[in-house]
Amino acid sequence: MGFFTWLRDKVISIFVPQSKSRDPWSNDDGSQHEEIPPPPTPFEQNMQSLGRNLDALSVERRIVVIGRPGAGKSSLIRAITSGDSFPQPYIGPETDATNWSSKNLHSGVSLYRNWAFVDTPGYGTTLHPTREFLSCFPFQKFSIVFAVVSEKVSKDDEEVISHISTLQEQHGTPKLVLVRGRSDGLSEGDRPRISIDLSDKLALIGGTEQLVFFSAATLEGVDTLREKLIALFTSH
Ligand SMILES: Nc1nc2c(ncn2[C@@H]2O[C@H](COP(=O)(O)OP(=O)(O)O)[C@@H](O)[C@H]2O)c(=O)[nH]1
Ligand SMILES: [Mg+2]
Repeated sequence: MGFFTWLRDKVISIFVPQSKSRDPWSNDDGSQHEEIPPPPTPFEQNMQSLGRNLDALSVERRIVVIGRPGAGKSSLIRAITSGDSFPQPYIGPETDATNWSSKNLHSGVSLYRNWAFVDTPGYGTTLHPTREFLSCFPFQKFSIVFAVVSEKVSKDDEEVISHISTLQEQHGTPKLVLVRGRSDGLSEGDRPRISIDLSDKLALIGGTEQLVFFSAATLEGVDTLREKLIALFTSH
């Protein structure tokens, strides 16, 4: 570039205002755009599509089984339905055999007689965060929630239990039954201690009446859970 060309460009740049470089995230008046919420994750989409599937279903008696991975949720559904639901819940040695974090969930509902059971992925994991679970799961479409806890009641369990008890307080449903899974590993002395440990959670949902010790190995508690289903649906 010659000296005169450089000088001409310099003079122009001083006297002609340059167009302001624009912040692509600002509106024309410089204000910030309203924050656009991120698109729903596959986990959230699957929970929303479960809600739509339930709307299309004529079965009124709906039960959802929730808990951390490995608590025994799928085994509980298999036991309570005598292995006769369709489709059958998948029970696997993996930490979380039920995965809703990728696309194309099956309908999510297992039918047994005039009952509809929904098996859920264990919450409190990277793939199934408790926050997403609580904000998107269609709890209001269920009459009963079986919340399965095993050895240690985690912070996630506590959050979920208090979320459902708040829904119950506000709307009367869903009814919450607390299930202590894997009870075959417990001694007689463990049981009163566990009831005491869980007493604050039980106070939220109607006392020790709403605690059932269950084992998929010995089938302890299966009859009690069936009786509860029938009683809760009749009182509903
Ligand atoms: N000993 C014993 N094992 C169980 C019990 N419930 C489930 N399991 C085993 O624990 C693993 C996870 O069970 P599953 O029902 O898939 O748990 P989920 O992840 O909560 O659905 C499987 O290998 C089951 O056979 C139980 O009550 N007692
Ligand atoms: Mg499972």
